[in-house]
Amino acid sequence: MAKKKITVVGAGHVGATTAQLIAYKKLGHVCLVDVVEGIPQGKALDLTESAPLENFDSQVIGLNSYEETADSDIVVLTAGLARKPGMTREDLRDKNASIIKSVSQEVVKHSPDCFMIVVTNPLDTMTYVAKKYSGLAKNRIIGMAGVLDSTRFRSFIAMELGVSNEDVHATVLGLHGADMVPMPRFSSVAGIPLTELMSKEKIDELVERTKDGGAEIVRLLKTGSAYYAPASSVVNMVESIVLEKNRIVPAAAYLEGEYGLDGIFMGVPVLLNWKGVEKIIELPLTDEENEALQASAKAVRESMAQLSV
Ligand code: TXD
Repeated sequence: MAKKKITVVGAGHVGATTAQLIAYKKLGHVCLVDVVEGIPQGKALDLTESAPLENFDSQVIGLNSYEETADSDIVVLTAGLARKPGMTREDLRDKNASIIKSVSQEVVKHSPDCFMIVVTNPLDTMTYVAKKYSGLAKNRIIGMAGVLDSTRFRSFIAMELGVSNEDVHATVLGLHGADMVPMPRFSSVAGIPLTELMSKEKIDELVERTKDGGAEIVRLLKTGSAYYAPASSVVNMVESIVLEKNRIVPAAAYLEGEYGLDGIFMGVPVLLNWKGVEKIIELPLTDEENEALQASAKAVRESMAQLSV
């Protein structure tokens, strides 16, 4: 089978780590693009020089323009500013919207049939901007956040119970921000509902830590935001597409009626495979869960209403 071509736009923390994982997991050739001259070329060469040790044969090239990204199968957008302590994801909206607008237009000029994964924050709003300016069909574009928020929740559950991460499943829906909606009722350990294993108080504590997960890292790093778990989350989705795994993951999908929502991107469970977003799964929610999801959607709409692009 011919190797897939995967472009990663933005050669910063998340972009470069994503490129590294794609190469190490042998998922395809990688084009790493950035506006800063030398950075993508330097990181691509550095990664290439690790190939004999890491045993991969795909090409990793660094670029400052899009011609050589032509006919990419998957394009990951990580270009833009990241948070510093005290900033919310919304504070990045205006600057990142104009970056995502121009980048998504450039990408589809050369890869009109790509599958696009948006990472830049504020995530749900930026995925909307990328769809608007790329013109991609709704099954060809998605935002990565739910996998990250869920892996954070999973890791906190595993740490608390002293069990393997492998046995923990967790679901976090809604927007990627303070109004995200961790779903304890759809989280389990080795098939046992989380609600049977922990007190409500403990679950609430882990839910709050999950919501604050990104900010907790920003406060520690002081100079930027998380990138190991975000890059792993992106690559988990890339893997699902490239290997046609038919995985069900939470991700920001374009909603047209599902969950009573229309015309916005927001985190919901999706079935992901080589066709892209094959299906959106509608979970049977309680009134309380649905209210939380609708509040999340309201916050996404408020962000979209303030877009300047
Ligand atoms: O869950 C999620 N979706 C997220 C999102 C998890 C982690 C990080 N999240 C967001 O991703 C974060 O808030 C930022 O908006 C992006 C990228 O985060 P990263 O930590 O990688 O930021 P860096 O290290 O500052 O890298 C950004 C790179 C940097 O090299 C810039 O030169 C480049 O983006 N950049 C561009 N590249 C190409 N084209 C344009 N126009 C451009 N502008 C900046």
